[in-house]
Amino acid sequence: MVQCAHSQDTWQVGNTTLTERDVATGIMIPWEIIWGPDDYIWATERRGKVLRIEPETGNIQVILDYDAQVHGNGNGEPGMLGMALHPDFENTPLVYIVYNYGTGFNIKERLVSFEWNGTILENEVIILNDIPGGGIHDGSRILFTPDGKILMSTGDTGDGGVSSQNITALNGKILRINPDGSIPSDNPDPTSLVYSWGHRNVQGLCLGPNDLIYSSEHGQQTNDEFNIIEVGRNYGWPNVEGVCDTGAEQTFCDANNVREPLKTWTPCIAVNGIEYYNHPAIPEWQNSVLMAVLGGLGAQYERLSVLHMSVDGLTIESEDQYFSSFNQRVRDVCINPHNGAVYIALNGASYPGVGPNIIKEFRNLDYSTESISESIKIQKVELWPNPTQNEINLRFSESFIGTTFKIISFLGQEVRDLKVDSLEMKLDISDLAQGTYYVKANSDLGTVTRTFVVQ
Ligand SMILES: [Ca+2]
Ligand SMILES: [Ca+2]
Ligand SMILES: [Ca+2]
Repeated sequence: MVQCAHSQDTWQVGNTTLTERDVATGIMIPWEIIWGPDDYIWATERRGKVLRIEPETGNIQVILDYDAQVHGNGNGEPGMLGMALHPDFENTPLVYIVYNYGTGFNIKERLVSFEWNGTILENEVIILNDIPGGGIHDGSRILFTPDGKILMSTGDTGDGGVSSQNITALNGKILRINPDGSIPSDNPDPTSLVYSWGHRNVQGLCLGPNDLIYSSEHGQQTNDEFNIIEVGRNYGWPNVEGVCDTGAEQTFCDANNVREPLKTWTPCIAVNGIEYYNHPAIPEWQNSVLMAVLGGLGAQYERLSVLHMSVDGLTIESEDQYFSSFNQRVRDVCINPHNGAVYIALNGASYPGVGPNIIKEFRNLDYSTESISESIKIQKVELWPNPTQNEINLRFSESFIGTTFKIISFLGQEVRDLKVDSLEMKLDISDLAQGTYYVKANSDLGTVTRTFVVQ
């Protein structure tokens, strides 16, 4: 297994220096990460949990445990997937989530909402039920558009694209839904949720400039795609892969008003979560789409791609690639709107993902703004030196006194289980093999994790 590299903790982007920091670890296949209006990072874990993470301290609160309700154990493609917060979250504290449910090979998918009561998610309401799911290709990202509707991507469930071209099927589509589950009257067909079709497996959705809707979509062996989603358009799968460049494809494209992608990647790199970046903190990344890239089945292409857009947002002018040296599948990305820091969620070294996983921050520390609101510091754990040999110092918040903490290797082995009996502790770790470990401390306020490397 590839260990997480810590040899480099700053990264150069043109004239901008980004400092890397592990926000939290011990997370099992984080699928969605969102910067919330409360200045916390909200995350889904594929096995069925929703986490609320304090970005400075890394304190993790489990605000929903649906491991029992969600299909599978998170070790395959189905699970708890996309999430979106209501655009008027302060007055309407609803959290929308897509997850797979069912038993065995009878896999379904649903869109639900929960109420955030300040502590946990409660009062589940099913918005859209009984969407066919599969062991592969379940989508699903969800996105609120400025008109207050929800776009939801669904996969072809591995049916070869039969559902994608069947306009009456909910699979292989981007669906457009009112937040209460009803069909928007201005959908292309006011009796149908279908907004666009001919999709294979869209797992990235974001808004671009001028309210453009961007998507990333997995191809089969070739032609991962980056698209602009337009209402009522056919995106080609399975008849067309990528652009309309064979005779058969051109015939199909002419007859079916197929929308071609802005960019394709062959062989597939496994494109995933996307966010539009336009913050002055990293001027080199302004007017670009940050795209999480899982790396493909052969685990060769993992990275964060930076897609530099034209001024009108309609074309991609160039692509830069970062963080390939982690050798970690990059699942999703989110952005701190105050200081422009970028966060990525890692999913392990190989398909379909393996934990424990890290959420990392990349921040331009030279960029400062008066308008950053002071985050609430709940509790934290500090450790030093890092990397280390033989011993390590720990400093705990008072909330941890009397609790226990563990040290766990990135191979999943628990190597310490100790009580916090003082605010500072020095541990002999001379028995630990070289590698990456993390401290996991729990209290009633949540969980804090810190990674360290034994050299
Ligand atoms: Ca996200
Ligand atoms: Ca296509
Ligand atoms: Ca083609």
